[in-house]
Formats: sequence, structure tokens, C-alpha cells
Amino acid sequence: MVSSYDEWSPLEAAIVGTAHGACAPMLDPIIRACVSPRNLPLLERYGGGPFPPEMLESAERELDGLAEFLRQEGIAVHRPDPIDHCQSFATPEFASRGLYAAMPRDLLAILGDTVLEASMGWRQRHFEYRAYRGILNRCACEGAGWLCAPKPLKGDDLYRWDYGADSPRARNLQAAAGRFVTTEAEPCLDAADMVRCGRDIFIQRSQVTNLAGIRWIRRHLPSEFRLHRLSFDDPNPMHLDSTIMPLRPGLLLVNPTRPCHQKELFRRAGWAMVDAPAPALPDDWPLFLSSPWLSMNLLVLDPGRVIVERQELPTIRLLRSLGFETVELPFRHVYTLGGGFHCATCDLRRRGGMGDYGFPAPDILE
Ligand code: DAV
Repeated sequence: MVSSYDEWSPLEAAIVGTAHGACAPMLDPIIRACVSPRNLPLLERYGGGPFPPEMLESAERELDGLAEFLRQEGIAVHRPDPIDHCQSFATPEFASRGLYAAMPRDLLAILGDTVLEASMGWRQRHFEYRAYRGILNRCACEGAGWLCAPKPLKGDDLYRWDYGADSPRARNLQAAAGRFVTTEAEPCLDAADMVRCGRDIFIQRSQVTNLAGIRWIRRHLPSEFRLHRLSFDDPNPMHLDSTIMPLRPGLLLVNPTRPCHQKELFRRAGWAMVDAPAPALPDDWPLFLSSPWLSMNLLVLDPGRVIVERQELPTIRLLRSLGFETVELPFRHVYTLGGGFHCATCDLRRRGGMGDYGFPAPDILE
């Protein structure tokens, strides 16, 4: 049965992604708006075709290792269906290839007893849900709710094709002015732009989630939840889970390079905001789609235990000083594909119900 309301209650069932069949995205203006300059050489070299096989094999070994660890902990593990994401497809609006099923959190959000299947901002991710249909059909048979965000047509009018490909500074200004690579032509939404803290759910306008998408989820969120919109200094916002990470009630790990504009919301609720230490990843480690801040993209097993990359010593030290037991697993090859432990999993069940962690009601509905 599906039941999960936050990021920290004791984990009982989870999806672990797979690197199988992954296809590197073609570097178009949409992808360019979402990545940092450090990702460009790899995308230029491999974009539009399979990831190098040795990279996929190493990543899959780490994903299998995570799955095995969780199973040994008595946690039920589900894996996506094997799909060739390099297969070309076309809709009446566009042609593309897929991406991968390595990062289930990007697509799926568990909202209590309901699975939200997001619609995804990137064209490459239009049909990503196919890899999860086996799992979601089983969840639905067992009684889970299943909410599908309206699929954007992803026609040319959803994107700004001239969007600042220039400097991160220019993009920062554009994002601050509310101008992103996606327009408001129709709702689009990535699930990873949401983070759950019991009855309160946080969401950001990002390069892949637009205001129309936020309005849609606010309208369709089961009525016991409340949605708060957050924003950050961030030149390419895409997914919240390397920007903020709740570790337990009252404790939020934050990315010090992306200051939150709504710190007051957390302060008023009595939450401590702790800066994540700088990532330990070497500068030349290959990263296709993300920043090195995957160091704070953690999977909390229960309020006392956190899974962390085994070479992220500064993060491990911080977690221990905060009273956590750390479970250290290798995951750098998964980083290469674009996500950490949080992205690469999706908890289907955590023990306990919906908590109230002290947040004030959202002021004004946007
Ligand atoms: O901060 O580089 C990582 C999260 C992807 N799901 C970042 C985005």
C-alpha cells in the first residue's frame, strides 16, 4: 500500500531507479537553460545518443547496491520496467528520444496515499512514465490513488528558444525577474520541484515547473495538504532536492549557494536551517545534468539514519554532529547521470501519518 507524507519517517517501501537503456539528452536550448557550463562538454559529446556503456554499468552497480542494502533492511524495493529510452518517438508537436528511469523522484511524488505522476518539462521525459507503469498498476490494484498531471503538448510555444544561454549571472537575473525557459502556455510540472513536510508541501517555479503547473497541483492536491511556493537565488532552478532537504522535523539542510527568499517561513515554524558543507566531488568528475550539490541529495531511512555518499566526508561529519547515524554507500557514478540518493529513489511507504510541523498557513493563493 502507498502511504508517505514526508522525507524522514521510517522507510518501508521504495522505488530504486535503473540506468538501463539511458539516453543522454541532445543539447538544445531547453536543456542548456537547465544545466551549468560544467555539464556542457559531456552533453556536446554524447547528447542525443546512449550514455557511454561503462558509465551506465558503473551507475547500475551502485543502484543495485542501494537496492540490495534497502532489501536487507527489510524495505520492499521496486525497480522500473526495462525500457530502451534511446528509441526515437514523435508526437504531432515534436520528435525526441527518451532519457532514463534512473531518477524516479523527478517524475513521481507520493502525496499521502496518492501517487502523483508529473507531466515533465523536458520533451525527452514526455513518456518517462512508461517505465513505471508496472509499479503504478500494482499500487493502484492495492488501492493507491493515482493522479496524473495534464500532459503538456510541449509545442514550440511552451519554450523560449532564445532563453539566456549566456552567463549564469544573466540567467540569475532572468529567473529573479520570473523569466524561465518554459513559458506559461500550458501547465508543466516535475515532481522533484516539490518537497514534503507532512501537511505542508513546498514547491518552486523552476525551468521545468511553471506557474500554471503550480496552480494545477494546488487545485488538485488532496484537501488536507497545503502548498507553499519557495524561491531561491539560483540561475538554473530545476528540482528542489539539492537546494533544500528536510532531515527530520525541525531540521532543514540548505544549499548555501542558493539562499532561500522565504527563510522566515521556516523560522516562524521553529525549524533550524543548517548549511550543507561544500561537496567533496573532484572538479573533473563527469556530471551530465546536475551540480555537485548532489552531496545533499540524501535518503533518510528513519529520523536517526541517513544514506550518504561514502566519499562526502564533510557531509558525513555534519550529519554525525547533528546526531544521525550515517549509512555510507558509493554513488558517484549515479551522480554522473544527474541525481543522488533522493533523486534515484521514490519512497512508496513510510510509517506514520500526516504530521503538522508548525508552518503557518500560506498567505495568498497565487
Ligand atoms: O542541483 O544540480 C539536482 C537534482 C536533480 N533531481 C542540482 C539538481
